[in-house]
Amino acid sequence: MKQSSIFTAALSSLALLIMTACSTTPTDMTKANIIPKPVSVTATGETFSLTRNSDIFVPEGSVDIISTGQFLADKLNPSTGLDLQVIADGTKPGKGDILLTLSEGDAELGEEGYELEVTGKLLKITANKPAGLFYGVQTVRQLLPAGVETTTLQEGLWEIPTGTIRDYPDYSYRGMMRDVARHFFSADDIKIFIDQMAAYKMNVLHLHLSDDQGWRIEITSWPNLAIHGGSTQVGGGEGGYYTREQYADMVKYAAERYITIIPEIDMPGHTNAALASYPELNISRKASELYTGIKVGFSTLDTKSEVTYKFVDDVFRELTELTPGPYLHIGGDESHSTKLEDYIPFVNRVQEIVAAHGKMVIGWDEIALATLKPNSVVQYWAKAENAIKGVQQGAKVLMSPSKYAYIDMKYDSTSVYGLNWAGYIEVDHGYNWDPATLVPEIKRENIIGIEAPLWAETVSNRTEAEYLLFPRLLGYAEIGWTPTALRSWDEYRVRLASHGARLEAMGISFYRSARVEWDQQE
Ligand code: TNX
Repeated sequence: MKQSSIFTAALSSLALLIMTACSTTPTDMTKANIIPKPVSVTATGETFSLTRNSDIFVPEGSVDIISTGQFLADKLNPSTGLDLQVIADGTKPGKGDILLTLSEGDAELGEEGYELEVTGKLLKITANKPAGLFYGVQTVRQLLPAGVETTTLQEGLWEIPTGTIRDYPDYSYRGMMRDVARHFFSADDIKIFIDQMAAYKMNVLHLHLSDDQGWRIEITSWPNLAIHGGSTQVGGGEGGYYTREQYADMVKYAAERYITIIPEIDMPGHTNAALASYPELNISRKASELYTGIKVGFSTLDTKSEVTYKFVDDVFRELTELTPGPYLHIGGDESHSTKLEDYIPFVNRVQEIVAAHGKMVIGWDEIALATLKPNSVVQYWAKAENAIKGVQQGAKVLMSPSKYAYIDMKYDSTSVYGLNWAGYIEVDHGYNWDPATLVPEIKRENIIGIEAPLWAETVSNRTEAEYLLFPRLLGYAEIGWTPTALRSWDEYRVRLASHGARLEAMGISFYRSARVEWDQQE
């Protein structure tokens, strides 16, 4: 280790030590800085302690709940050293234990909600479905001191204020998008990101798997897509792609954290990597050159050729095999080299292909220019008039307005990474909007949720990506989960400040916005 990094490491362990040592016994649950903010918190003024005698009790025989119990044990054991065990043998919990239990019939909690009841004796999470227990577990992490998030043993008391939290999400789709086409990110990087999303109760990861600069998923029936089309990236680096096995493994890893992966194959534009891999997909029937710049709008599939539809069908058939979730994303944005009269029948036909594979379509807002199936989803990013056209056709809208939710936009003019075509998005600006009132014609009932896309023209590794993703991701997580009436920037920024230490303990390189007074405890 270099001397400077030894110094930084020593400083941050010192900071954590001081924080843990200075924090007094927590007794007021309403002061806990939970993100996303829970629907309701009632404090009872006492303290629950995790000790060496504590364990995690789960119902017998439920694989999902045992795995959520193990998730919690794996998070807490390295830092606390408490050696919590998951007990699924039907025995009853005692003092200081954690209990995860299902109890159907609490309609208010829905599919993803949970109730967390903490007394001096027991910490109990109840939910209708296993997903709710998983979210309750994420809340428990945040009720403990930030040091719990490190992977090294910490000194400290592991205390939680008593009371009851009842909590459930406002939107059922709380998503992030990662562009792995402009710069490739390994499956290991994406798994780390999946864990980061899960900590904030997000549940959809949209992977932008193809673009002009790269094709990132192995397709057995068209092998050159990945081999040739995946061989470079923006700036000319070596690129890369996920094998089917690696992709299936990411999908499984995400599912264990209640995150659905939605694969996107962008078309008919943004297709140069495919066009470079197979001459027959080009109007000219000549393969294009690989592309490593960042211009958009120059490529198109030949929308009049049957080979193109065979390609689309094969690709979506193979992706369907890898996708347990209901959606396939067909892109459809910025097809500036495709005439509108060709674009519309193309999108219509691709919708049929996706439907024939038993999946539903999501596409960027331009797809609303075509004839949408009522179960198709329009992802609003640029033109409200397109999204409104979608609503008029009975489609649902996914809110990713670029001026608020494009996490690849710079924070301000001093940001090292990012673009600024949609404006600067400081942490408050990214937080301070309401999906249900942003466009008057798009009503709450038309909206399935929100998604913040990280386009990757300017970011090529995990540290650079995290600089743009954090802390803004926490704000998008809260917009998706917490009812608008409970949200305000002035109150959120205080909670966010206390997450500085937590993000650091998680090993996340985040942007320390000057609009937040970082690491102030309540
Ligand atoms: C627009 S957003 C694009 C992407 C770029 C992004 C950069 C969208 C559907 N298309 O191709 O990467 O801007 O911010």
